[in-house]
Amino acid sequence: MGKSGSKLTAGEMKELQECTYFDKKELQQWHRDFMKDCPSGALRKEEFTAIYQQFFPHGDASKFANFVFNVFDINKDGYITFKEFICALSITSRGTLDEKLDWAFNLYDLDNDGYITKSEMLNIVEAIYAMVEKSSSLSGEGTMLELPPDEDTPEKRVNKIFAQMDKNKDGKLSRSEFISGSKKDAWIVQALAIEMEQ
Ligand SMILES: [Ca+2]
Ligand SMILES: [Ca+2]
Ligand SMILES: [Ca+2]
Repeated sequence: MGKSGSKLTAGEMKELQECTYFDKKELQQWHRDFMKDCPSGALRKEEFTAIYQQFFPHGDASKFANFVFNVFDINKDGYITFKEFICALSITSRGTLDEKLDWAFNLYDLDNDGYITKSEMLNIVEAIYAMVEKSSSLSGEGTMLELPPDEDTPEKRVNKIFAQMDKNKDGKLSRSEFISGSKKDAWIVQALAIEMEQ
């Protein structure tokens, strides 16, 4: 408390109010929590992964956390600042449906070329399965992912997604194919823990 640099300046606050859906009080609270977990003010990949891993004690969240980290880290300098963190959180929790799906597209489009290939999607889906599979079989409770026989491997899941979303059959998903397809298949964003309710 009272440590220099631990509070948002008036200018920073104004900027964050403009670029997020949070109000002043919420921003202050999130900033306090962020600085408590990360006193340096910049979250490294290992710290981010460790936080993610807490939510999946029996699975392996490292691969998935790595992909999410890269989307949060807007300027690609290897650190997530409070601003980068709160902007991503604003979109994934309070953004419009299109904003959320746009954000999700950036996660799947690993090389950032404007298209999601099958292998890019397979990377993400494998990471999601690795994260949740073990935890659901151990707990024996309702699984986070419902897996019918035609979706019980990442490959089958990806083939099914492409069969539904790749409208022009060119083997890759454009941003608009992905966004309109995801509106019909909520799994793709639910798995990213993005709230779909409007
Ligand atoms: Ca950064
Ligand atoms: Ca791509
Ligand atoms: Ca296509």
